[in-house]
Amino acid sequence: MTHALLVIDVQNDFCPGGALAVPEGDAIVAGINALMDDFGAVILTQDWHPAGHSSFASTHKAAPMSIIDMPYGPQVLWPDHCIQGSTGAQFHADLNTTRAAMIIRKGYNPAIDSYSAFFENDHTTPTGLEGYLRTRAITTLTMVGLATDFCVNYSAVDAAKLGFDVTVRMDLCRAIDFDGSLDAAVAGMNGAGVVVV
Ligand code: VGL
Ligand code: ZN
Repeated sequence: MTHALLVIDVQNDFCPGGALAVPEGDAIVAGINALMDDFGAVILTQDWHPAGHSSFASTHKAAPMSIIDMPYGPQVLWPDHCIQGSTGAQFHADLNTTRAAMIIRKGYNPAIDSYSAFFENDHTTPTGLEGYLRTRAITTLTMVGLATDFCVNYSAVDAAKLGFDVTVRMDLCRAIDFDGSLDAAVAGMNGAGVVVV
């Protein structure tokens, strides 16, 4: 009961046909579903932005995938995606959400992006997930989902820094892989003590 499965952002907009499609993003869904029964808890995250979010290129009249300086550091500007209540923000239709004990939404603060399931991109504003895990005595996390190099990476590194035992199942993740981001993410996760398998 101390080992939880954290399923990151398996949402329509990150799957083929979506606004920020990750190549083969939908190919991991069946494998994730099959894994759920092995865990004492299943937790889902859901990227959940208001329209006009500060991480959207359109908000800044800038080109998608350009980078700007935000008060909390550099920020990639994304196509509009995962807008609260939209079809794109819904979980992939085949994802088994029934087993989920907890769904944690993130990215709802208009001024700050939130890749990590634990902290917004200022690295200080908590989402509440740490408290949830600690009060349930969960110490060990297996992470799967989208995208390897952004939300999975940030979530895994934060969890390891917080003292959780973290494994990332690369076979059940898919990456955006923009400008070397996947290699950098794997190096960063390894450096933080995440077990990348
Ligand atoms: C993500 C970019 C923007 C992710 C979310 O889930 O990895 N990436 N928002
Ligand atoms: Zn997002």
